[in-house]
Amino acid sequence: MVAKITVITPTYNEARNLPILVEKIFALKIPNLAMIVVDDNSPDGTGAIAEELAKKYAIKVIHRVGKLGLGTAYVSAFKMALSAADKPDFIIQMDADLSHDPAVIPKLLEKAESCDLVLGSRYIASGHTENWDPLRKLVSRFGNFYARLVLGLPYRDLTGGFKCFRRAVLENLNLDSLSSVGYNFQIETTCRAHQKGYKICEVPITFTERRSGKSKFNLKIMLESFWKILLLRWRR
Ligand SMILES: Nc1nc2c(ncn2[C@@H]2O[C@H](COP(=O)(O)OP(=O)(O)O)[C@@H](O)[C@H]2O)c(=O)[nH]1
Ligand SMILES: [Mg+2]
Repeated sequence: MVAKITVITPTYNEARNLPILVEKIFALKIPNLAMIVVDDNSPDGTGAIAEELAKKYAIKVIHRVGKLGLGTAYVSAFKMALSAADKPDFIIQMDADLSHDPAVIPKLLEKAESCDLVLGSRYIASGHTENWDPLRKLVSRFGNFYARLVLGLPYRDLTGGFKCFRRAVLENLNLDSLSSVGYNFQIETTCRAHQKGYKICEVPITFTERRSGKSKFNLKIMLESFWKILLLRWRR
């Protein structure tokens, strides 16, 4: 039986990037692949563009009323994927800004045959970040170091957003208990999967900073990570 795959991408002001991403993903010609786009009423019209793309490709679009954050965007898409009549075997999440190369999707899927959760990793051998300013690099490196240390997790890239879940992992994560609004969501899902004893693997990726649009990374999102990681540890 051919595996069913759902690729989830959250969007906020990705009007120029989303069509390129979608074309690259479907050009891979992976059988049984569908997408879910979660748009937070982007002022640049990304939601309408997603609807246009959905006429041509196997895409479902979730429209939310406003910018409600990355964590809840993923949760709404995970729930849609898990409640579908035709449930996917693997759920991949990736950014819409072309920082994550769709060409890696087959590698994630190959690794997912023997692992429950596969992390696209910038911080293992052959992984890279490109065009990131030194401050952003430092924040990411430190964030990963801090999370690894506090949570005692053995993975090198805990904050990345390019991941592949076996369906059972998401079914057992208790999605409603995930509380992070921002990027800490990535740490939270990996940490919970680890606590439940799932096998987690990393494959190297090159993260290329976006050329178009703006990053939504900010101080508030960064600070959320610092205290939420402590909470994650205490509530183990
Ligand atoms: N739906 C939704 N998507 C978001 C939100 N914040 C960020 N994104 C999307 O999440 C992905 C990663 O965000 P980005 O700003 O590029 O983060 P960075 O790569 O860490 O600088 C992109 O596809 C964004 O459009 C949000 O509040 N809601
Ligand atoms: Mg980005």
